[in-house]
Amino acid sequence: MKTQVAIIGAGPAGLLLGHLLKAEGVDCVVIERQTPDYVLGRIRAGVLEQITVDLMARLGLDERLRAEGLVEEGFNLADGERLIRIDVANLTGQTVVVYGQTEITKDLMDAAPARGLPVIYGAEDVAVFDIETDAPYVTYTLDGAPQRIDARFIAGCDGFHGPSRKAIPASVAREYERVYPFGWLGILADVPPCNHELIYANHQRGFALASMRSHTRSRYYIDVPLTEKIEDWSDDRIWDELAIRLGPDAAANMTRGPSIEKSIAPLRSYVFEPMRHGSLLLCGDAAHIVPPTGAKGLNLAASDVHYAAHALTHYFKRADNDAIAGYSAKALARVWKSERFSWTLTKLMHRFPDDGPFERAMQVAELDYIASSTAAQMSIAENYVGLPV
Ligand code: FAS
Ligand code: PHB
Repeated sequence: MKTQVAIIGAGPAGLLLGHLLKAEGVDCVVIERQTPDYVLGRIRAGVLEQITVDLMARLGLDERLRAEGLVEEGFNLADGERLIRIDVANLTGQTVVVYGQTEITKDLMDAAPARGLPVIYGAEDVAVFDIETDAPYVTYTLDGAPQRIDARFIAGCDGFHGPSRKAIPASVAREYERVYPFGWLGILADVPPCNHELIYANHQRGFALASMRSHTRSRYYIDVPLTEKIEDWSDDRIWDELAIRLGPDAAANMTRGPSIEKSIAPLRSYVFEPMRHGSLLLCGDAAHIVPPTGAKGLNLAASDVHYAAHALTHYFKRADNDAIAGYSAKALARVWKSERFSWTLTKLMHRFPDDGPFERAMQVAELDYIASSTAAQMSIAENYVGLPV
């Protein structure tokens, strides 16, 4: 098979890029290792920045998002009894939308056939070749039969564990990483949220987050040591811990119920540079990971894809190579700012095992400052709704 852009990965980055390129008349194909059900079964992000909402609207795929997404005008930082509300709507004139990554992926997945976006599921042993030439290609096996796709560009949208990043020579690669000494235990339950806006809590027992997917489906997290196993966490134990960490007011409004999903995810900050080498562009988790504290992961994938779609469309439709040449620097400029925000909010809202009284005093002082300063709240708010693309 021959195409203009071969996209590896049918997560939000790969599907969003595929739709954007197709809409501009750029020929592309998406190659995915898993089945559609497996991809939809991964419970991940929940908060959308305006860039993600805008891209879905530009594609005309935002009908369900507009109908079911919860527009949030603020969120809360809890520290013991204190609740600090960050009024993002008044501070920035923007809002965020609570709408699960699963739903975004489903909307993109369901629209692919009607829009002529080929997505190949069940592709095994995907490998990338000749990215330093103008004629790279991808090989994979499908139902045991070897396949090959020749393309002008390859877009690596294959997440943190995919093959595309590894195709870039170590001689040009620069990696930056911080692995956190805890993970997030997440629970999804068909119960009404305890609060109409998100609450991020820093309690002496640890971090907690009260989020939601709808008025009837809640998503909660607590941080746990990396040694913890999900099978040691009964639903009751999770609800008990959430009630303590989120504080008495949230606990009083918390509805308990059976989990429909629960899992523990490790946290890391990670950046890979460059995000383009030769004919290979990286988008989303293939190039960077943020701790979910700032709700940036999915939204960074969206801004990467916005830049990549612009660059590839200019290459094919205007014979303009400048945007391709500038893609990595452009994407990384926004990636690093989101990495900073996610790291900062993670440091502020979590108790690190090696922290002592001084570090805790700094957290209290920072929260005191945020509680008393519009400028401090504005800084948090403009990062939370998403910096300009
Ligand atoms: P994805 O990882 O979503 O998609 C990559 C795709 O490539 C997958 O479908 C995979 O099957 C496919 N693939 C991988 N290897 C392949 C191969 N060899 N061949 C073919 N296909 C291959 N972000 C937030 O904003 N908030 C959160 O709360 C949050 N929670 C998260 C929890 C977990 C457990 C994880 C892992 C991530 C979380 N994230 C969160 C971040 C997450 O939402 C990502 O940022 C988002 O999925 C990025 O999308 P993609 O870049 O498309 O990567
Ligand atoms: C979620 O709803 O899954 C969620 C929301 C905000 C975050 C992380 C996760 O910062």
